[in-house]
Amino acid sequence: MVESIFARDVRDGLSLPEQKELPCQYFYDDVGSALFEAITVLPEYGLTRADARLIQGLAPRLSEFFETQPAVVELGSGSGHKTRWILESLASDGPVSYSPIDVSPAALALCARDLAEFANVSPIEASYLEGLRRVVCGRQSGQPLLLLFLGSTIGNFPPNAAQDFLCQVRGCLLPGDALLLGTDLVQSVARMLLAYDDPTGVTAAFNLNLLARINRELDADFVLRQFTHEARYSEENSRIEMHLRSTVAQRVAVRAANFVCEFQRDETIWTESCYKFRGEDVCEMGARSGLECAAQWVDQEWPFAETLLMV
Ligand code: AVI
Repeated sequence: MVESIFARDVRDGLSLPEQKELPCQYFYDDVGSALFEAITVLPEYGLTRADARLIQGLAPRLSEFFETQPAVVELGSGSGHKTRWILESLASDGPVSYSPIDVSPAALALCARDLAEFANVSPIEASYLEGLRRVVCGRQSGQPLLLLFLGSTIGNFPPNAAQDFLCQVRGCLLPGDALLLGTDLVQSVARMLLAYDDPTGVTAAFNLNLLARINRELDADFVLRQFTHEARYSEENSRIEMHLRSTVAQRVAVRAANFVCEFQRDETIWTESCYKFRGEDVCEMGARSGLECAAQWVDQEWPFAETLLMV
């Protein structure tokens, strides 16, 4: 039997000698995606509401930054809920084309259904950069691109990878194109921690579902009750770290990865990093990738920024 990339990533991450790790992209199976949707409406997790408020407010101003109607492209669109305001505003100047890029066919189907009213929707089932490359290969000459990367997803990339990603995005763009980048900002440690350790336990369930997914898909025998969710803030790195702590010494078999993993009591698996920024960090990151900060909007209730970076 051919081993899946998931099986290999799980074995590699759980075999690390110092700190065990699992890649956070595996949170999002059907259960994990539903739990993430629930996180976005938690009172303690203000990030998504701040993102939506800002988009709603800035959408009518976006056309000022383009000479002609831009084609809208969204990286990791999900259901495209917030994008509706942007498409609706641009549509008042003429027809809009919208290419949502996502790995989830279910999310793309929702986008196509809900946003067809405001734009000509061409869903692209692909990873971010592969999808973007497909868009730029087929772009119409003379039409600028407005690329959206919302929700602070860039905060789940390690800093070097985030910088490298922006450089690759820049490499796909032409003068006159823009990237609208959403980033969660540093705020009080107590509020940041609560956003990732809510008292209803939704984020804990989201984190633990990663082990449940490994059980389901890789024939593993994690006992979920023997792990607890933990959120920490690293001041030095400006990031929330999510971990799963083994409450007992135990061995776990991951049969589809042909692997047995040993845990000591209190040992953790590091499952996610959520970097928090300062407004100026985002502009500097853009500048290092060859993108100029044309505007930045910051929410008044929850420190979150939308930054318009232009080529
Ligand atoms: C998707 N991403 C921006 C979320 C975040 O806040 O970093 C993922 C998340 N993890 C726990 N809660 C939300």
